Amino acid sequence: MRSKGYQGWLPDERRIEDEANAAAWRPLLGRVRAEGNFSEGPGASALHEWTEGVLALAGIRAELTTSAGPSVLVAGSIESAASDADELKALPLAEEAYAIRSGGRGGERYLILRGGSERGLLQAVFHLLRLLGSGASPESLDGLDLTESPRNALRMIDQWDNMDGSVERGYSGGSILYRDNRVLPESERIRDYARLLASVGINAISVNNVNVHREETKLITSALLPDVARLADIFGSYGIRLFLSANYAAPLELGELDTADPLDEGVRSWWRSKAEEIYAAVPEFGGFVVKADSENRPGPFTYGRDHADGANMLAEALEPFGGLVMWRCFVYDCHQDWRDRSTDRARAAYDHFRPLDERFKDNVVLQIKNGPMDFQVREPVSPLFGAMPHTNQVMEFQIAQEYTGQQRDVCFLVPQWKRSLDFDTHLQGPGSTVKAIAAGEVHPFKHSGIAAVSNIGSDDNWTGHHLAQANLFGFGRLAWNPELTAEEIADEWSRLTFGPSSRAASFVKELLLESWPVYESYTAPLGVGWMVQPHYHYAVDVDGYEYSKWGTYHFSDHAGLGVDRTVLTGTGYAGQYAPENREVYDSLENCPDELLLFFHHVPYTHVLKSGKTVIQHIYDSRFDGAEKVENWIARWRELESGVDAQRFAHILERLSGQLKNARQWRDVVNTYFYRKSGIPDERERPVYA
Ligand code: GCV
Repeated sequence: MRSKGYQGWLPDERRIEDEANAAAWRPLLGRVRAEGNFSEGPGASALHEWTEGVLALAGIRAELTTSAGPSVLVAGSIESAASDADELKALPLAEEAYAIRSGGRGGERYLILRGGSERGLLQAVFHLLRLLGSGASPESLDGLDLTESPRNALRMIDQWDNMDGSVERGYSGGSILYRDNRVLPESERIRDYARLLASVGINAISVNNVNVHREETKLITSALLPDVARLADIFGSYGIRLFLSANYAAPLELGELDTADPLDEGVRSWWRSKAEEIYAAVPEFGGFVVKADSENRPGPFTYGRDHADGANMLAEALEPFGGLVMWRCFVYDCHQDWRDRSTDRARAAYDHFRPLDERFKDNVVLQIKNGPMDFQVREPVSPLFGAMPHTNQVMEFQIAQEYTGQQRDVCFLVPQWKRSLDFDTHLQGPGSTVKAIAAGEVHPFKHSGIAAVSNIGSDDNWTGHHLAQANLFGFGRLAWNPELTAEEIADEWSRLTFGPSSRAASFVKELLLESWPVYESYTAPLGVGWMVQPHYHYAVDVDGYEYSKWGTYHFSDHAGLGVDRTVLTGTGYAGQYAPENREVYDSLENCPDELLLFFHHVPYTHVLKSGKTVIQHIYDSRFDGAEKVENWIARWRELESGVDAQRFAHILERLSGQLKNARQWRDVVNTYFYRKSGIPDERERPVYA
């Protein structure tokens, strides 16, 4: 039996509760006339979602007629809708765009959904189901007249699934795609994942880990391409294009060539025929995601070539078929020596890629992590984003909570992503925000958008922590429309999940919105990051990475802490930003508190803008964070009667685990810095573990 969490935010129970209410909806939802291709693909899915969604939400089984035509669905009084419907049919709409209009004459209500294609119609259906599921009344739909199109062209999910069934940085069970080095047979589970993704507007998915091991390398061989084609069909029927992560050294790894040199004609021709083979099997194939010369993965450096040489070789092979190369910029030295203060991991992506602008082919898209490090709870925006005006770019977020609580602790990441998207890079004057760059509005990119690492697995509720579903939902909604506020997204998800007017929904919304600052307040302070258990990345270990080859992150000693990344005395990283931002980050006076230790090494007695010393801030915020979690638990307990038993117990259990974690962080961090600094807490709380 499926848990309550399995359906996610999709319609699964009567939201339109009483009979009187359902009766009010019946004239509007009980009759549907649809024009389009509904026999297969996104059209069939649109109709299926509509009929099943309306049935689940309102208990109404719609009477349905279909015909060929231009992706339109008219519900309610079809006759009265005729002239409005004709008008909408004539509306020029991009493929994924849609329009929804309601109307009525003499008490006869109708709804018209028009898509720019069947994919657009599917989005219109999901839009309407969101309205119904979050508490709309028939009257509240009166006068509806909207047109929506996605702001970002690419809205992509990256699975880090391995063919042995594990998921790298997966915190919610195993892979839903693979087991025992085989692609799983067609399953309801994969289709339901496609539904969840499509319902929030995702239109691309890469289905294997960017660390492509031997088994996954075989996904591009004739033995496994039929399986890949099957996956592509499932996702394709929900308007989602399938990509594969490619092993840069595939010709070597598969034993077919003895080099992977991108300038070698034999290697180039190997990839060209490989692309032909892939497209013959998977005509809608999106392209490759590539992690090269990164964390010991193979890449063009082995042959004395650069990233443009490597990416262009693959791009050349995919070009005739319209395929893309998503080339990741997560390239840094992972063999460092902590005594060397000049090597700075934060600088690396910019230093490697910025000089290559103008060298990449048109179908290469650089995929840039949101921060210069690695998905920490707080980082500045990567200075590389927007700094290559001639090179397509997508932003990469991580929905999986690798460093933000691993889906055991709640941490709603939408506010963090919004911070990045709203950041003004000033690279082309004021208003060159990350969201405008990602949307291709600042530079004439051919391809751009946002990608993110998935957080789902085989756990029945998909995401381990049920509340972590809000991050998957939120990513899709934000990628579609980055102007949505974190509050709107939290509100929508909570209402769809716990019922539109439930007390649980209003508390969960509040909790979600508090959760990122709370997580930050009991973990690494003031932008310094890390302090986690090596490799595992959950739970506190202040010096976990401090002396390791992967990089050194806080440089704490008896006198102070933080990393000097200023231009004059530090690593010079701050100099990678446009002058407007450089001046803010470079100056001890102007640098915002939350990033102070990312940019500056300061004494413990340095006074923050908040008026507190750094050491007192460390003590206070760690106590506050743990206290907040304690308070959430008390408030959640009060909701027991209003939430189903299974979800109530699950969330209580996760919050209790989070409290333990928060207290451990508090005690370990506070003790560490008390001992280093010798400065006691001015409020005299016990700062020892
Ligand atoms: C897929 C971090 C993670 C790795 C991940 C890597 C990446 O380093 O810890 O598990 O590898 O990022 O984004 O490539």
